[in-house]
Amino acid sequence: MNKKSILVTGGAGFIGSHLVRHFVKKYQDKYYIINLDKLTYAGNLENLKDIENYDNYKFIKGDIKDIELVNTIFEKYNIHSVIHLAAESHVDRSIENPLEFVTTNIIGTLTLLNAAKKHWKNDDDNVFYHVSTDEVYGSLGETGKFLETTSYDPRSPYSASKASSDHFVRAYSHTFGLNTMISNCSNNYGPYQFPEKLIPLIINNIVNNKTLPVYGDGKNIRDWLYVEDHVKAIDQILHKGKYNETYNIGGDNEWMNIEIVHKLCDTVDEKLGRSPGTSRKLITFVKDRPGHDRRYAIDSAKLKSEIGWLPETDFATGLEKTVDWYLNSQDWLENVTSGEYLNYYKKQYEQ
Ligand code: NAD
Ligand code: TDX
Repeated sequence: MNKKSILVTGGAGFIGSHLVRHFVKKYQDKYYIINLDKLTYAGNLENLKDIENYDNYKFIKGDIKDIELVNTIFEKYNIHSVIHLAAESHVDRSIENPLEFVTTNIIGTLTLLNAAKKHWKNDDDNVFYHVSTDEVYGSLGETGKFLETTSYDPRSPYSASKASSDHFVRAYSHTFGLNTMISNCSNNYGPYQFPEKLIPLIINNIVNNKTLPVYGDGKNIRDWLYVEDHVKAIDQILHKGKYNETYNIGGDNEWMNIEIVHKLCDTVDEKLGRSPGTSRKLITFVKDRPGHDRRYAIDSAKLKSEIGWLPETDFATGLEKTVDWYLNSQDWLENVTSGEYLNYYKKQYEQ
C-alpha cells in the first residue's frame, strides 16, 4: 500500500514525541511520519529512541522558519498532511524573550502554511492541523468554561503568539481554501515533559531537596490532561473531525497549583520512603508570574459528542505514572538539564 506522508513538526518535544510514537506504531502501513524539529533546549531525540528504527519514520533536524527546507520537504516527501506542534511553549520564557515566540510560533506557522498552500492543489483531503492551547481564550473567574466560541483574549506573549498563529491558520482556510483543523488543549502532563513546567519541575526539585517555587498564592487553577489522552484526541479529530473547525480538548480535571504540589510531595515522599510531610517543608511561595492567568477550564462537549473522544486516564493514575517515570529517568533528566536550561534557571531562582 502507498503510505501517505504526514509532516509532524516539533516531534522531539514533549507532546510531539508521544504523538510521533503513537502515529508511527499505530499506522505502520498507512502513514510515513516525517518529524521536523530544530532540537531546541526542549527537543530531545532520546524521547524517541524506541521508534527511531521504524521504517515508516524519518527525523529531519531543521527550523520550521527555513522556507527552502520546508518546501524541499513538501516536494521530496510529497507531504499529504501536517500536524503542527513546533513552538516555543513556556510562558515564563515568553515573558523574558517574546521575540523568539513571535518568530517561531507566528512566522514559523506562516512558513508552513505557505508551503501547504503552494504544494497542495486540487486534492480534497490534505489537512493542516494546528495543535494549540486553551490559553488563547484568556483567564476565567471562579465559574464558567472555555467554549470553541469563546472570544480570544490572550494575555501572555506566549498565548498572544499562539492566538496569532490560530488566526493565520483560519485566515488561510478562509482566504485560500486550505483544509485546516485546530484543537485548543488544556495543560498536559506525563513523561518526557521538560522539567521547567510545573509538574516535572516540582518532582525534580523534591527528589533533589530543592525549594519548590509556587507562584503567588498558589491558587491559580489549571485543567490537567494526561498527554496520551491529548494525542488520542488529535488522532480522532484528524480522522473524524470536520475541516476548518476548532475542537477544545480538556480533562474536566481542575486543580489549584498548591493542591498539585501537595499531592506530588506526598506521593514522592511515600515512594522514596521519606517520612510524611518532609517535602512539603520545601514549598516556597515566590513572586507571582507577571500577568498570571487565574483559571483555565475547558468545555470539550463538542469533541465528546461529535467525535466520541473521552479522556481515559484519571488524575491519580496519570500522576503516579508520571512520578514513577521521572523517578526512573534520572539519566534523561541529567541529559536534558545539562545545557541552556540550567543557565536560564540559575538566573531565575538561584542566588
Ligand atoms: P515542547 O516545548 O516540549 O516542544 C516543542 C518542540 O518544538 C521541541 O522539540 C522543539 O525543539 C521544537 N521547536 C521549537 N522551535 C522550533 C523551530 N523553530 N523549528 C522546529 N522545531 C522547533 O512543547 P510541548 O509542550 O510539547 O507543546 C507542543 C505544542 O502543543 C505547542 O505548539 C504548544 O503550544 C501546544 N500545547 C502544549 C500544551 C502543554 O500543556 N504542554 C497544551 C496545549 C497546547
Ligand atoms: O515553578 C513554577 N511554579 C508555579 O507556581 C512553575 C513553572 C509554574 N507555576 C504555576 C504557573 C501556572 O499557574 O503552575 C501553573 C502551571 O505552569 P506551567 O507548567 O508553566 O504551565 P502553564 O503556564 O499553565 O502553560 C502550560 O499549559 C498550556 C504550557 O506550558 C503551555 O505550553 C500550554 O499551552
